[in-house]
Amino acid sequence: MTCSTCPYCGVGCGVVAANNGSAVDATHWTVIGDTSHPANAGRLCVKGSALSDTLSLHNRLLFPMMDGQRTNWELALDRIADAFRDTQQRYGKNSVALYVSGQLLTEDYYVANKFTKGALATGNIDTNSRLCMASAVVGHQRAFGEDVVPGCYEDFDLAELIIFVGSNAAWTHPVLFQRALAARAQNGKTKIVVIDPRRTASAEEADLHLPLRAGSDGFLFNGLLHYLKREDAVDWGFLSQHTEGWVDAFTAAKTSSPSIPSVAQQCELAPDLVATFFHWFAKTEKTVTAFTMGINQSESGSDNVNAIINVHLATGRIGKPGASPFSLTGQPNAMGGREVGGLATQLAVHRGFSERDCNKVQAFWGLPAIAREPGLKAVDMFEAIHNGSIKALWIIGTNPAVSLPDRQRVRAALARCDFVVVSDVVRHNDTMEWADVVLPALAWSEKDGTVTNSERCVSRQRAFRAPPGEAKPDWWALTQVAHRLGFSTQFPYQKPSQIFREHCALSARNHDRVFNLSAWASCSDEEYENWQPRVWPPQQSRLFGDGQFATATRRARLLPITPTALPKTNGHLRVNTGRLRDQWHTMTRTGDVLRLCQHTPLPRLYVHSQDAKTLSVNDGDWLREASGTIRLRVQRDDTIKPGDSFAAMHWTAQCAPSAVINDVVAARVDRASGEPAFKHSEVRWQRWRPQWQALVLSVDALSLPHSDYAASTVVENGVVAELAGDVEIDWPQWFANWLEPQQEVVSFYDAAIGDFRVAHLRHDRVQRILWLTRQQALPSYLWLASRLAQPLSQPDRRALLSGQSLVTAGDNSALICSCFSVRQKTIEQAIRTQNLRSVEAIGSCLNAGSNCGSCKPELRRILAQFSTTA
Ligand SMILES: Nc1nc2c(c(=O)[nH]1)N[C@H]1C(S)=C(S)[C@@H](COP(=O)(O)OP(=O)(O)OC[C@H]3O[C@@H](n4cnc5c(=O)[nH]c(N)nc54)[C@H](O)[C@@H]3O)O[C@H]1N2
Ligand SMILES: Nc1nc2c(c(=O)[nH]1)N[C@H]1C(S)=C(S)[C@@H](COP(=O)(O)OP(=O)(O)OC[C@H]3O[C@@H](n4cnc5c(=O)[nH]c(N)nc54)[C@H](O)[C@@H]3O)O[C@H]1N2
Ligand code: SF4
Ligand SMILES: [Mo]
Repeated sequence: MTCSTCPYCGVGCGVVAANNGSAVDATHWTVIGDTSHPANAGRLCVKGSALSDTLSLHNRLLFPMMDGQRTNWELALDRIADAFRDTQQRYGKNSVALYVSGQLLTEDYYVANKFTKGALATGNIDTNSRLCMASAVVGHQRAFGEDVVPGCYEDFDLAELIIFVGSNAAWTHPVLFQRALAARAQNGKTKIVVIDPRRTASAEEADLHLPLRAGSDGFLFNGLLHYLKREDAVDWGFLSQHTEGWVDAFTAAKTSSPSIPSVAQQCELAPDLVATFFHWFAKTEKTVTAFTMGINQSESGSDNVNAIINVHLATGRIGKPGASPFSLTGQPNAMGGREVGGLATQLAVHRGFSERDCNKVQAFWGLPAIAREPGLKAVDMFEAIHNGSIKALWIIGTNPAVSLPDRQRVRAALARCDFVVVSDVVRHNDTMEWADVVLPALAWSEKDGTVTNSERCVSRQRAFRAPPGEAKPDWWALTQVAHRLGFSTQFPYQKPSQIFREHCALSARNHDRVFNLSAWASCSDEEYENWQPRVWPPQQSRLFGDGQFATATRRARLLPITPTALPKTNGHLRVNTGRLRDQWHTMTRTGDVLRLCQHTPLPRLYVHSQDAKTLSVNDGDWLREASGTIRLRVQRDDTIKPGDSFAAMHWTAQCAPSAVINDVVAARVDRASGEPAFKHSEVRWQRWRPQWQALVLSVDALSLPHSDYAASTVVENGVVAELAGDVEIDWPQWFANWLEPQQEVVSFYDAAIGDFRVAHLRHDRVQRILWLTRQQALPSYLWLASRLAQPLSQPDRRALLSGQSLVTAGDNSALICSCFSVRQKTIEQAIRTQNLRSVEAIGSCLNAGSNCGSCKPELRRILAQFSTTA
């Protein structure tokens, strides 16, 4: 049994991995929640519960690659060292860069940062946390003097008002969200407010949902600040003794948001909703405001964060039991990355680039030179690659060809870059297309080190499997290149504990910072091995409650916020992007786990039915961006405001080349933080009527012909792809190519309209199906998928050939509960036949919703339909 930490979201749940069979066979591992971990006390969400399904090695990168060919580590490392050295010699220190990830362990991250800012002596290291946490970092630094989250998870138990703003925590931080729901159920008085333009799964559970206009949060929180002052609900003692800047902050708040009606108008909210929210906030001392990407990923992201912190400072609700602003971190180690200084704008251990800081860090590292100024932030870094000023790039643990905005520009930049290294755990991702060298990293379950979660709790990720193939830790690869560049003494690392101690020792020089791990600098190997989760600073789960902040004056700062409304969209749709419940980012780790693919198997653009009508589209029809190549099938969804739309960020060129949403997300960023405004793009869509549409199903992977639209996913016994196009493909010929000896062909061809349905069978079992239509809509693939690898009965043959009756017994409806594989139709039937009246009753009857609870909002929605149709 090994205790480790879940590698997904910033809740940082503890897990226990146990092997109940052969150590070689991945299928024998079980991964369950760690009941002793403070973050989750044993609970896991759907993704955490499915961790044991992600251990297969079939897609793993097992050895280094150079120019597309297998190579060995020595040659690969030599090539990297030579390329970085030569590039710097010819074009200067700043002609090279690293782009890394909040999914690295703190030890990997520390070495990556020291390697770049020390060995390469350039500030050009940035991370995908720029796309995620940068606005929160700036907000914290401006208000508190340091990037510190003042609260802890226990505050969600103690709060009487919990506000989730720009956060769909029910899907993205599920264990914490369920904890908030449990606290509300137990104490009976907590109220939950969700502030999100969409009626999300989180909003479904809220006591109050404010479906505000996209980008109007600044007006709302300024309005609240002004209201608090007007209603005399501010803590004048706290303000005058422990803060500064409030006079200007109040003036700015009054100017932008003078009254409830004006706020209601700016935010497109009913005035009574605004009034209720303001009233609850004013009267509830124990208030937690949790915020994530709806706040951070905006051109006014940093100001949004300070607008939120302002209302907490004005009421003195900071770092007190049940009362704090709370930035939820996205990735498992976004916080650790900020600790080591992985952002281009920080030097190391919460230090900036002042002469004094640089001297201190340089002396500690014992290096001849280090970076003395900030490097380029992610979007600027890729722009510099595009314009040729950065010529060598090392990407570690992130997939920028998918996840950065204006993806085509990023792809072009990668194509122009002289030398690209990618360290990853999978054999293929979209970014690797341009890699000169690909290095196999250790994945979760093999790697060893520490991570820090949203509440500053440092936990161990422990290895419980041997490294496969030639995979190595990221810190090791960086260390080897540092040696080749002449820095063996400065990079003496043999094991992660050594790096951990060095990081703690460097932070120990932070006499004027909150971030100081001196207590752990002498941690022995054994203590490191047996490390129990603990927060920094040691034993201080809450910070700033005493009114002493990390600024020079020890006072916190309220900032004057001047919000600006997003420009009108001129009839185009606003595109909001974000996450689905069961997928992780660019799907390299979750995209072929059946259990995680059934909730939302294929990409869709979710639009309000009114907009669907205006665009003359129905469910399943295609929209295409007027000038580009992106195409998405529509799903009408009235949880979205008219004029808005939503698309998931997850799909990549690997599985849905024309549905990668960052094709239409422009690289507009927050000026202070450099964080992209992923939530607020504007797109001119038009209906696309393809000449043909097809479904291809197969028991094994097929390489599909190039078409205007293709999207694929895994199903129980194989894979399925939806395709559509204007350019003709010789489908009968293409499909016949896959025919193997001894396979039987069952086919139907309607020459008049060109429809074509064909199946290949072996021993009467279905191997592959092609379903091509020119006039009908595509049927749901669920019935066809359920036939894969199965014997085809006579009625099935008839159904397949006639294309008529695709409905048979069994439940092929949407998968609602991933934990127990319970589908919608089964739930509806149970509600009807057993007269179920509550989510709990459904849980007792079918188990649905009784494990992680992520599907409870959907269960509630199904129940609600019954009460209205009854
Ligand atoms: N299932 C799952 N969970 C994850 C991840 C994952 O990939 N999958 N990734 C993790 C990571 S790295 C991150 S950063 C977090 C992100 O966690 P979240 O921020 O909760 O997730 P998102 O879906 O990106 O966006 C949150 C919400 O912001 C809303 N929003 C958009 N515009 C606005 C606005 O102007 N104002 C307000 N108030 N809201 C707005 C969107 O409608 C959306 O519901 O999730 C983490 N957890
Ligand atoms: N449109 C839109 N775009 C977004 C967002 C959005 O809301 N909307 N959100 C943004 C946010 S908040 C985030 S955090 C980013 C995430 O975006 P990315 O970081 O690009 O996404 P991941 O899929 O997590 O990429 C991680 C890569 O590292 C690999 N990997 C996993 N473990 C390891 C390891 O231990 N070592 C190494 N070397 N590699 C490893 C994985 O296989 C994968 O290729 O996306 C951003 N992009
Ligand atoms: S909430 Fe889910 S994804 Fe996040 S750490 Fe816990 S189990 Fe992992
Ligand atoms: Mo993130």
